[in-house]
Amino acid sequence: MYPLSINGEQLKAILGEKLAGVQVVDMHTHLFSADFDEMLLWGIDEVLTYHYLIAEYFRYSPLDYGEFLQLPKEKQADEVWRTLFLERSPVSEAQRGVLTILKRLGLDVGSRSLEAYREYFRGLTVREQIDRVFKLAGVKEVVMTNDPFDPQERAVWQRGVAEDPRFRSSLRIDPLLLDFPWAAETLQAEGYAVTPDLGGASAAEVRRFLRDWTLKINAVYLAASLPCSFDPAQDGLSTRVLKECILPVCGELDVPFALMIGVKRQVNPRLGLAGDSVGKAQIGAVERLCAEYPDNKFLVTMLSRENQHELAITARKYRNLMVFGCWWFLNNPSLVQEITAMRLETLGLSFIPQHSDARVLEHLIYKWDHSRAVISEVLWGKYRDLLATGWSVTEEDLERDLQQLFQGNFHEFVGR
Ligand code: HDL
Ligand code: ZN
Repeated sequence: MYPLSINGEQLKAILGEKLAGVQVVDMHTHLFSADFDEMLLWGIDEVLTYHYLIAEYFRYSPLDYGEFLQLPKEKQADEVWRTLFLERSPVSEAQRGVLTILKRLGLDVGSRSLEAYREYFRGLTVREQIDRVFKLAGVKEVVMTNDPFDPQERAVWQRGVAEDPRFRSSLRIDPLLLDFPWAAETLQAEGYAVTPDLGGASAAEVRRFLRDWTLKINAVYLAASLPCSFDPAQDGLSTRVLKECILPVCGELDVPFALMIGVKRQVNPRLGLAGDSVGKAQIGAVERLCAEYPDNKFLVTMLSRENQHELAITARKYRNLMVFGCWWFLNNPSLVQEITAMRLETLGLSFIPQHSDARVLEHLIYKWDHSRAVISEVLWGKYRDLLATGWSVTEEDLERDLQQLFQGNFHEFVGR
C-alpha cells in the first residue's frame, strides 16, 4: 500500500489500468443466455442492423422504410455498411462502436471487408462467442430483460432454462402499466382471473401473476419503460396497477422496481424499434413514489438530458432511490462525461454509473470500452482534486471504490 504522488500522473495510469480491469455488473441489457436460442442476437449482421444504425442509415438513404426493413438481414447490413462506413467516415458513437468491436475481436478494421468479418463469425458457436465477449468486455454478469407477455419468451421458461450465473433475470412488465386491458387478456389466458377494468379480485390475481413470475425466473428486479408523461398522481388504471399490484409485490419480495422514464414511443412508427424518441419527464413522479413508499426500492434512469440534474438531486433526498446508467440517447461520450461528473459531485460514489442496454452480444465490447474510457477520465479528475488537498489515495482505495461503483452498489441495492 503506498500513497500515490500528488502530480496525479501515477494516479492516471493506475486508475486507467484498474478501470480497464474491473469486472462490471451490467444491470440492464436485452441479451439472453444461449438457452434462449435465436432470441440472443449476435454476429456482424446483427451488429450492423442495430436500430441505432438503422436510424442513422435513413438520414442518408432515400429507400422506402418498408422496402428496406423487408430485406434479408444480410442485405440490410450490406446497405448499412456501404452507406454509413464506405461512403462516409463513421464518426457517430454507434458507427464507432462497430469498429471497436471488430478491433477488439482482432479483425483487420483497415480492410473494410465485410465479407472477411462475416467469415470470422461463420467459424464460431454462440457459446464460444459468449465466453469470448464477456472476457473481452470485462463483464461479470448481465441482467436480461425478460418479458412474460412475449409468447416466445414464455415458451423458453416453460421448456426450462439452464442456470448460467452470467445471465440474471429481470421481469419487464410495461403492458401492465401502459395497456392494462391488453395485458389482462394475456393474464386471463394464463389462468389469472383478471378483468380489463381491474375489477373484483383482479388486483390480487395480478399480484399472484407478478409473484409467480418473479419467483419462476428469479428476477432481481421488476422493470418498466415509461413515457415522459408518467405521473402516479394521476388517477387511472395504470396508477391502480402500480399501487395495488406492483409495489406491494416488490415490497413483499424485497425486489426493486426499475423505472425507466422519458420515452416517446414510436414517434415514427415506420422506423420500427428505431422509431422511439425522448421527452422531458416529471421528476415529481419519482419524488412522490420514493416519499410515499419508503420501504420500496426504486432503480431509476431517465432518458432526457434535462432530467439528469434533478434526478441526482432527488437521489440525495431518498436513500431508497438508486440512480443508474446513461441510458440510450444519453450513452454518448460527451453526455456520459457530463452526467458522470455531475453525479460524482452530487452523489459521491452512491450511484450506478452505467449499463450497456446491449441488444447484440458484441455490444458489450464497445459499450463498456467506450464508457470505461470516459468514466476513467472523469474519476481521474476527482481523485486528482483529492490529492491536491493533501488527501492520499492508495491502490486499495481505488479498487474498493471501483468495485462499489461497478458491482457493489447494484448487488447491495437488489440484495443479491
Ligand atoms: O425500453 C428499453 O429498455 C430501451 O432500452 C429500448 O429497448 C431501446 O430500444 C433501446 O434499446 N435503447 O438502448
Ligand atoms: Zn433497454
